[in-house]
Amino acid sequence: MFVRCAYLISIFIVSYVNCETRTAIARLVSQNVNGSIEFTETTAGLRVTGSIIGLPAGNYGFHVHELGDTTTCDASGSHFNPDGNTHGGRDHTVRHVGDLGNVLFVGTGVGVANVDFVDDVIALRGRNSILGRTLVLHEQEDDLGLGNSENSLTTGNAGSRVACGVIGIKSPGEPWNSATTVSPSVLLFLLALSFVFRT
Ligand SMILES: *[C@@H]1O[C@H](CO)[C@@H](O)[C@H](O)[C@H]1NC(C)=O
Ligand SMILES: [Cu+2]
Repeated sequence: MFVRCAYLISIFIVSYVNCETRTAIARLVSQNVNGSIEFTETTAGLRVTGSIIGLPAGNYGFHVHELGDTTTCDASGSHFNPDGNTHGGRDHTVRHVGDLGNVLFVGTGVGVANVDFVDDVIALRGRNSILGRTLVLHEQEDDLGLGNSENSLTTGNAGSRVACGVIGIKSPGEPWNSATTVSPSVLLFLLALSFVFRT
């Protein structure tokens, strides 16, 4: 993760600014469904892994919704879409940040979905951070915006929500704030001091 991290160095301080690889987790549990999905930082983007059991074989819409309210799955709001885009698939250039396409359940009867992909739009820091938002599994397949209907470009016609879970911190346990322990004004002061004492 070093490419995405910054080191602030002055004559008085060396701050190591949140460079550890972050992992988040969401539990998807409902009457029929049981699973855990993890999101781990890699240099290529967030690796999304885990397995979910409980739905018949097929594709089911899989999104990050904008709110971390899981009073009901509907309370988690719309797809996380900070750029005001239309709905799309995970590999589309125009998509909601939260558009993760579908997960495929396989098997007869009670199916299992083994999830493993890397997505370079969702993140665990910055503007596209999905931390504190909600992972939602839908009852139908997401048409990825290609369904030729109005809903297609907002929800992908994925139907109602069968399970949802808030995306929370798994590791590290240390603070995730992007701020350093030193405020910018203090940093500027220290930089000025180092400049003065240089001669
Ligand atoms: C969900 O799966 C986990 C791990 O396999 C298991 O420990 C847990 O008891 C299951 N929960 C439910 C509600 O079935
Ligand atoms: Cu959704």
